[in-house]
Amino acid sequence: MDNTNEYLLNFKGFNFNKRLVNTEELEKMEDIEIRDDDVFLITYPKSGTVWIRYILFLIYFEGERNSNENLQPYDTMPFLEYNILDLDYVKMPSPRIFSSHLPYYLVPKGLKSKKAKILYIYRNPKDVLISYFYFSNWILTLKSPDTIEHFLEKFLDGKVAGSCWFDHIRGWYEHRHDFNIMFLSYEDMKKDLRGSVLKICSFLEKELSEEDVNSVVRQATFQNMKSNPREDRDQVINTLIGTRHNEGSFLRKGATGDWKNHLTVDQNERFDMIFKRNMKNFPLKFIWDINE
Ligand code: PPS
Repeated sequence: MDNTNEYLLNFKGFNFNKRLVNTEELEKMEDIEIRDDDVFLITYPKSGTVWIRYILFLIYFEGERNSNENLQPYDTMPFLEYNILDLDYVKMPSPRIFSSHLPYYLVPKGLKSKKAKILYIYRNPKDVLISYFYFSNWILTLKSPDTIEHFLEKFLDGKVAGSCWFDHIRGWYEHRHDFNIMFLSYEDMKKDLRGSVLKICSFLEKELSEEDVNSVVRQATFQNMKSNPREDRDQVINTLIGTRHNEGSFLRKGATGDWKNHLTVDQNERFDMIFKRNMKNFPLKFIWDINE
């Protein structure tokens, strides 16, 4: 039985994780008052949200960078549409830093004043697919997809939380002139973390000393995040969301090109064909293999 609708809530054409959203809150989302110094981290799911959020956390919270405070990224930098801690956004001190998977047409209208900044992180969609497959099998609030073949169909049809990957990135890119937005890829971050942190700082107009940049880079590597109890996503997910089994991990592999270990030749060809059809003349470059 296809019980997808137990898991997805379609609001204005976009699929949300039904068990984590509140329709009343969604109705009010567009009217949230935007401050000039707000920062929005926008991603399609499984594109590196938690990674970049942690980088922003280290950039903005000096005490954290030097590890003598003990704030939790989740408490201070909420997920806009999945406000599971029920934070009052109006009372939050500035600068507010939100993460979100929203498409361009559902974000608060005030972002069009082009003052608040948006950082859009994208990842090659084959790795997104594989990461999403494992994640969906692991957490309780998403439909368990059984096989990659099955999930591939759902993903290509946009029948997942976050809807269609192609529409998400194209929508944001084609409407980029409406916003103050910078695009950065997961793979570029993997290849050159320091250079990427510097680009992010420059966009956010945050001047960090060389020592501070080094500290951000050191703490934001996959291995260091995985061994840092403060960034223990598994604990947060287990307590706030719930999992189906204990073998999963939020920081699963953190690799580029893992899709090669999972997709069959046929699946890959099918993906390529649909990618070409949907991404014709799209100027952003995708890195499919870390050695590219
Ligand atoms: S979510 O659920 O949408 O918020 O997931 P998201 O955070 O966007 O993406 C999760 C993937 O990002 C990987 N990740 C990292 N990769 C490299 N370096 C660092 N530091 C890092 N932190 C998180 C995480 O491992 C997920 O990818 P996969 O391929 O599943 O490992």
